[in-house]
Amino acid sequence: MKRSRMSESSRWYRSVRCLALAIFAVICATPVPTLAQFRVLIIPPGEPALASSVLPRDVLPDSHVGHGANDIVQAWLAMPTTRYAHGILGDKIEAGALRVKTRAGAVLSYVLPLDSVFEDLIPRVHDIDGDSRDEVLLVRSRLQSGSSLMALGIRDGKLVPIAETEPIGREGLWMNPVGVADIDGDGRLEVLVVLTPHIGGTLVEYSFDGAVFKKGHSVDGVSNHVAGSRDQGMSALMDVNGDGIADVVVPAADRLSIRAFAFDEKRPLEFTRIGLPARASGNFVVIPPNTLLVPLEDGRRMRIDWR
Ligand SMILES: [Ca+2]
Ligand SMILES: [Ca+2]
Ligand SMILES: [Ca+2]
Repeated sequence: MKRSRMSESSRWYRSVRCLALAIFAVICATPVPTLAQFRVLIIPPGEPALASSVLPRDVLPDSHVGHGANDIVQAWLAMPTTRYAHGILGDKIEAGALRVKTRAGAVLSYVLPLDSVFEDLIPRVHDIDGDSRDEVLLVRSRLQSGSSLMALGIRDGKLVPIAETEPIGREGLWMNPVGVADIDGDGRLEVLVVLTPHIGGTLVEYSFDGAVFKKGHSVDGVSNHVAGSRDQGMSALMDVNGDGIADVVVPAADRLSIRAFAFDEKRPLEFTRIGLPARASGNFVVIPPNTLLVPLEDGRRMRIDWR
């Protein structure tokens, strides 16, 4: 009798335990709705993306803050100067220094010598060589020899130049970067730049091994900037032909057509050229996955859906 009661008690206990486990399993399997938390701010035309109080006091007017994913959290241009009177980016005020905020929270600076400026509004922060340290890419312009592409990074706790291309040749000869992408599909990033975009530009591909820039393919007859404009993004890196590899889209030198290039063959292949009803003027906008908006100088925009 006693054994029977114990047996019933044991069965009751097992049943309750199974029921509890089942309820627990159902609770765990029930999806919990995820609510995104966000804040919305409508920025009037011409206003900077960040309030001026957030930015350092000596930030270059109308410049952008770059963001890195490794040892550099933020990068911005500073120490405005008028010592390089070219004015290709809308005024004759250029940057004399780069500052970065490290992931550890320190602010580091690199101040250029007085023979040169950063003639650029966009510090581009990428780990180009895959060593888990960020590089900041900028256009440096020298009074004697014009523009070069410069990479800076943090070494031994200091912000220092790491590599630089040869200057174009003389004062006033400028370049405008297109951006950074793996355009040949080998798993390594390339840097794309348009040399002299206002006088018959040349699209140039550079690779970077952590020590030097190596010049690769180039294509003549392109442009990605209107003289005097602050817009440096008149180009796009996107997969136009659907092969999974980024292609380069830039206006022709007269900006009356856009040209799309693949770099994954032995030489750059222009596989598409589209005429525009007015000259391209302003930053291209990529709407993933395959739409490109091209602003035109008459205020219209051309929308291109690649496939
Ligand atoms: Ca790196
Ligand atoms: Ca590559
Ligand atoms: Ca492609």
